[in-house]
Amino acid sequence: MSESRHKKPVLYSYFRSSCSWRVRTCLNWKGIDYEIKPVNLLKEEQEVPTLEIDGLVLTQSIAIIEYLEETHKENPLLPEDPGERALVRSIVQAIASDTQPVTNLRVIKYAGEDHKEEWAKHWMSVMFKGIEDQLARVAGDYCVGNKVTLADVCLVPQVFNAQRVNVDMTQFPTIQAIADRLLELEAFKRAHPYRQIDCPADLKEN
Ligand SMILES: N[C@@H](CCC(=O)N[C@@H](CS)C(=O)NCC(=O)O)C(=O)O
Repeated sequence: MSESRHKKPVLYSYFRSSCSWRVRTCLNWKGIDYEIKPVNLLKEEQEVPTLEIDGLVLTQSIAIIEYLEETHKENPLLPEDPGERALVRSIVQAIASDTQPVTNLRVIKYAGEDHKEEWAKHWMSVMFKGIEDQLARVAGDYCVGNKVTLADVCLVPQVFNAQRVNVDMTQFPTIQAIADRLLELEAFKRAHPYRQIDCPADLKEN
């Protein structure tokens, strides 16, 4: 095994970045010890997350998580059953491909200071409607059945983002209930923005 496999992975992360939060949750869920190097998205022109691991520099949260899934078999985040896998990936894409990109910082900034919150609120509400309908069909305790999956890892940060722009979450009771349940789990709690080293003191929780 090369020396790089023994090095602690380094995650470039911003406390409030939903994509960094996905990777933090996955690392915690799989019990992988890692170091965080904070990147302040409000000051720096850099996209997060990036994970340095096993001599690789990986970007794109879902690609990173799939790498971790394939190299760390413990606590799997993708079901064995191909049909369930497809359901998980469908929710993942609804969040990671359809929802987060249109509400990303650089995109909402372009909408202008006076419109950015309304823009994000609108698109998250539209996308959550579809996700709520899908969850009503396939959810159990979590997004797909009763096991935590990659869909759950993506859901929690997106709900946090929606709450920040005052999306009316009473329209999405299934989404909200699942997110609340997930935030009871240690791996999700520890990944929360307010528990991160780069969280400002006035927001910080232990
Ligand atoms: N598809 C990428 C998206 C990465 C992304 O949008 N990151 C956000 C934070 S969640 C970012 O760095 N935004 C900076 C900006 O918009 O300037 C992923 O899943 O990692």
